[in-house]
Amino acid sequence: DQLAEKSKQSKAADARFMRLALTLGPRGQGRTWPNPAVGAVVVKDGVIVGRGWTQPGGRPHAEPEALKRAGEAARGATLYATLEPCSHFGKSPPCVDAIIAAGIARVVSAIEDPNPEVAGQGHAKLRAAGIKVDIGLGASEAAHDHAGHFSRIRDKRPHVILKLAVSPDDRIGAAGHKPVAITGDMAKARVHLLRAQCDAILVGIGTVLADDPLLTCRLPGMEARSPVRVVLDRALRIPGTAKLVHSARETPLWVMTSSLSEAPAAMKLGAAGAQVIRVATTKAPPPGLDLLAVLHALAERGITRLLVEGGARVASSFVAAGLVDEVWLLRGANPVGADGVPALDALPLSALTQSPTFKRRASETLQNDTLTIYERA
Ligand code: AOF
Ligand code: ZN
Repeated sequence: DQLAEKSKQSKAADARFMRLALTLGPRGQGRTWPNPAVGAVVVKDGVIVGRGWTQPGGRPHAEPEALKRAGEAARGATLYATLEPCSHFGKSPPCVDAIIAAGIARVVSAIEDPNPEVAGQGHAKLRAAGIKVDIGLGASEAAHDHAGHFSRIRDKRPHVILKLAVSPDDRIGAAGHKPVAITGDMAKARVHLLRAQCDAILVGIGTVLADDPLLTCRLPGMEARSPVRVVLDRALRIPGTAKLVHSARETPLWVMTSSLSEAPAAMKLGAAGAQVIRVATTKAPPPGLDLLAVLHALAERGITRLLVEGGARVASSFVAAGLVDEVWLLRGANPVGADGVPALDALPLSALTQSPTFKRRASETLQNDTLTIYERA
């Protein structure tokens, strides 16, 4: 009976420390690419002696960060990690070597790393060194947090989040691109935070020509956390005067175009600090870039989490191609009117919200607006 009580307590403690590791990991989200944003906690005799998360640029990894803080206290301690500790010599030495050297007695790992360089070998090496390894606690939350890393490794494309801000009558803008407020300040701030938590943000050339957006994160103190800006621009129509081009030296700008677009235009963009990336176009009309080819090109360059922010044509193409993994639907309170721009071009919004492909994950009220997050079921 005492034994059962003790095991219940240690299970509860494990859950609590893994939950802490899962809150630390996402701190790095949006700036650890091409690496996942991992969290790690070192616990000795029930006391937290070290916490760590993957650092900007993906290095150092989370585990050495937590071990560094724990110092000598790591000897005989338990390490909680939201991803299998790595076993390979990449740009940093294997985390499992650091864990073994620190004298960790037990590792609780949320989920195996699908990276073929690791893929179970991290856990195996720890066990071979006599460390007790428990796998699977917090697995579903970890899989959610590492969705970008997993899809980049498994499908060679980033995790795609589509953000839509719509009026109660399913419009994303007024007729003739007249400026109209769809959502309020709090919703706007939430979107800017989401931008910081993504590696890249993508819009179509139509949006650039109509709105001249900057697409940076403008939350106070978080300006440095802006994602890479990506524009789909098949025929290279982006003007040199666009804010995106002007800011290309401070915040990366990648212009995705076809192999046929003009070389002088590409050179001008390059001279302004933008990167021009040529990808395949669709075989069937309407003419456009092959979205899967776009995603492969982004994943190849390290992007794990992509935010698609518009406009209606880009949004509907991603939906129609089945390339959306997560939807952030912000709904404002003021109708725009029947002549407004429909959210998904020709598709009804119900193609998304009522689709069996998606299930509701969460809902939030933001002043007069609501945010609903849908995820692949
Ligand atoms: C961990 N902890 O915090 C991260 C891991 O090039 P490298 O050496 O930085 O290795 C990158 C790979 O390491 C990455 O693809 C992923 O499999 C793993 N990331 N692993 O144990 C971490 N960020
Ligand atoms: Zn590592």
